[in-house]
Amino acid sequence: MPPERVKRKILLLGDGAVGKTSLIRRFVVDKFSDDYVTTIGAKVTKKDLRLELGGRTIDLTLMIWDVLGQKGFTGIQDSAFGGARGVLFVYDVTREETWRSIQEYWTPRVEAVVGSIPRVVVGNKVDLVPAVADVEGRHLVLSESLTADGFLSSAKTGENVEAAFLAIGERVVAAPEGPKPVSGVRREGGPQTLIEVADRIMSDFCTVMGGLDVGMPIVRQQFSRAGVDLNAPDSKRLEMAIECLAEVEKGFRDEEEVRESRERRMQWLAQAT
Ligand code: G3D
Ligand code: MG
Repeated sequence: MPPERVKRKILLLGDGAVGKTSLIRRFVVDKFSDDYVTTIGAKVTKKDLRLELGGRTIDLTLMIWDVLGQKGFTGIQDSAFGGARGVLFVYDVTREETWRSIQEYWTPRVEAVVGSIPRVVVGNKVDLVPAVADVEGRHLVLSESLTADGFLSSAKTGENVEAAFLAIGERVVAAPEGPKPVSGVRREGGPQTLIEVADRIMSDFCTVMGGLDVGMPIVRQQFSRAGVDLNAPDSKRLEMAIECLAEVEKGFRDEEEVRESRERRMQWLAQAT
């Protein structure tokens, strides 16, 4: 029998700097490098896997979404989570707050958008702990409470990286049907914090562009051109980012439309400052 072809979208989620981008790099190109650009928005990497499951041979294409790690970017996250069939939750074994975030922040966020989907928990940077036994207990508590497979990994040495991705691959293929669509999470009122403003501007631009896939690479470029720090955006730089985006939009929209978008974004900024 020829292998079955299956394509699935999965998410990699966890706080900033836990090693999500490094894990994808290790898994997809098998290397670890020290030069990174903070992931702005979402980046999609494709990986083909062959799975043997209960007598079936499956050629699985995983579309791996590396979603913005900063908390508070709910608009971008909601758009990025749509259609996901599995999630790899990643925390850093050397930072307890990143472990806590999985249950307190990331799990509820995903469930609000796509419901309950197959998941795997990864405690990364295990190369940095003197004894694995020190972090194992906490790790088990988390994976058991989420009824997920758990792995202690290192993107640096490669330990358990492939195993974790294979586990989520098997789980998404074995899952009987697509997730129940959950009605969208609606925001009320205007953005309050500068992170919410940044999030709103990014989402707005992507909507104008017709989607995250088209909009996000431009947003990434223009936000870094304006020097916006997504962990702590300041209003001066956000204003620059708004101008940069308006400049890009001039290339393919009416002057009037560009002006309206710009005004709308400036108002969000004014409201929050
Ligand atoms: P993120 O995508 O989750 O934000 P990154 O995280 O992949 O950008 O990694 C954040 C930092 O952790 C990077 O260091 C990276 O080299 C380091 N890192 C990632 N995985 C591991 C690991 O398994 N072991 C060790 N020792 N370090 C790891 P820098 O210094 O470049 O910020
Ligand atoms: Mg990253």
